[in-house]
Amino acid sequence: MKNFILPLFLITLGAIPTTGSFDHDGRDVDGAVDDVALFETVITDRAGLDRLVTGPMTAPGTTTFDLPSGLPTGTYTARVRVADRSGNWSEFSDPASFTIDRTPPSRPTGCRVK
Ligand SMILES: [Ca+2]
Repeated sequence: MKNFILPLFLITLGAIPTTGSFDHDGRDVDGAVDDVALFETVITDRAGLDRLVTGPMTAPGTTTFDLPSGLPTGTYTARVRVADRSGNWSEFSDPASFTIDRTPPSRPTGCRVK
């Protein structure tokens, strides 16, 4: 059963981010309550290529979104904006940066059997 210890360890240390989140209180810039209806997240890589993630917002508070699957190794930024039911878009949030690491480890050394 010792065989299962190593895989669990790697999952803990090498987790690739798969989701993000943001907060919104459902208010307009003037403070009036006006529920937001949509969000759009823009994921930008170092080369400036954008990937979009959009979805509905069901309630004020924290919204979680899935990152695009299969992002290659690299550093990215994520920004999000929201729209109300009339299609008015907010400004973008400040960017959050994250890293995808799909580079495999180097070879182990000193493998021995006693
Ligand atoms: Ca509004």
